[in-house]
Amino acid sequence: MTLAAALEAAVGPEHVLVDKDLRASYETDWTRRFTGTARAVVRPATTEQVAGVLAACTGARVPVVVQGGNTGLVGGGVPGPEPGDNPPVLLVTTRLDELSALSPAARQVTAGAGVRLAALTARARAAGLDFGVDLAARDSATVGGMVATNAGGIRVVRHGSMREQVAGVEAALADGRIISRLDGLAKDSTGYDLGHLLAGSEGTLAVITRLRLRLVAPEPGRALAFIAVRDTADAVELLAGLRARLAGVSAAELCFAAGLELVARYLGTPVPLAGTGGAYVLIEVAGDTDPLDELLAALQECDQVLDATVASSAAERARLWQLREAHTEAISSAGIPVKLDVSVPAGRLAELVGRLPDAVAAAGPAARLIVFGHLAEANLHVNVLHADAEAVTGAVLALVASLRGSISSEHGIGRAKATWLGLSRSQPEIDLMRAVKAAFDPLGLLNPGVLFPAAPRAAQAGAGVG
Ligand code: 2HG
Ligand code: ZN
Repeated sequence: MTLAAALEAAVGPEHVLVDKDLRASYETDWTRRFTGTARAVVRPATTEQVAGVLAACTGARVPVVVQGGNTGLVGGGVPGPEPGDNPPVLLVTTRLDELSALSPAARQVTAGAGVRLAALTARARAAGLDFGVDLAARDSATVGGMVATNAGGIRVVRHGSMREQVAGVEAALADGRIISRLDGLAKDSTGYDLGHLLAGSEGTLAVITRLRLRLVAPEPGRALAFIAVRDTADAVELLAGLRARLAGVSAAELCFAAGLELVARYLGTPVPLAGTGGAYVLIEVAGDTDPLDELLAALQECDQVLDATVASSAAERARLWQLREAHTEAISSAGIPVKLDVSVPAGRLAELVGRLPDAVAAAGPAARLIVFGHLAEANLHVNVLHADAEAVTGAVLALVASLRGSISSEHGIGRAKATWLGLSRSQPEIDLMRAVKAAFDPLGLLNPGVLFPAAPRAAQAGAGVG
């Protein structure tokens, strides 16, 4: 049987897209920076169908690229730019969208890899619970992709990243075998946690098909403040002061004038407190009851607050959140940015922010830098417009590594940063990661070119952990 016939047998002919126009929207990523060619887009709807696709591809020695909601920002979910003579099959998980077996007692639910974050959250809320991870791409991002990249978002300070939400995983291996641990055992000490190994593996080890996910208790009381502070160092101190006073900090975000001005133009709305601070902090507090008075009292006690506006209704909260969440789209409307998602130890965040402009300017004088991010994790989203991608990536990631930081905080390594992996992981770690990859995927067919460099970059000067 030809590969085409085997794929059609696995998922049905209508879910094997070979026509160029039908493939197109899957072959380019959200940022428009990464694009490649697939021999076919296949859209399985069950674990067995995923396994069938993988077995067929392994039989034909054809690589497979895995895609969820195509909201990734590092090119990990689209084919590489050079298909060569063996272009991949692009396996899209969005039809694996069943939500089942919600257990209020265990606070868990089983979700197909293609379930959208917003659908999961709505289901959890309808059952009187909530989901612990939230992010701006909630309407499109799939839980499978979010686990594969260990996505973080705006509630990591409260509930951790996607890896922490995983109570069990089902996945199809490259050779078509299936591993499944979806019973949601509260305790399990039977050796390696393969599910957690898949979190952050970016589709290089296996294809996640279903997940047993933890749910959290709802916190109906919410208060939100947008605060002007002098600079990043004061933002860090302010957060420490607020966390010492408030038990329920549920989000802490950092913005700067350059990004807020872009957002204001994009949305057509004014930015509150414009011109007041050198940095702006969005703090959300959550609890069983309305935490507004508590937040106001805490803000009064913190010297770093230059000025603040506090949302007192759900509509005002949504408006303030939009100022932060619209950054990605506003930047995208101004061009195709190089996106670098990095984190450093909290004590070095101010230094990173201070040194970024020079690092970026050295990589290209016309470059336009926009920075924002998740303050509690010292996670900056460094967006650079009008820049040479290779030069600016090298300059920023070398700076981050010199500060003992991570070159990917929550978006993954993808194709964008694969050749710089050695800046954040030592050679023994990379050797082990490659050995794990070889155990799962001996023929190297799953997401080639993602996470690991095709050819390792020569030793980087002055940085790295090796
Ligand atoms: C966010 O925090 C996302 O809004 C996107 O992680 C970051 O666009 C970006 O660089
Ligand atoms: Zn983010």
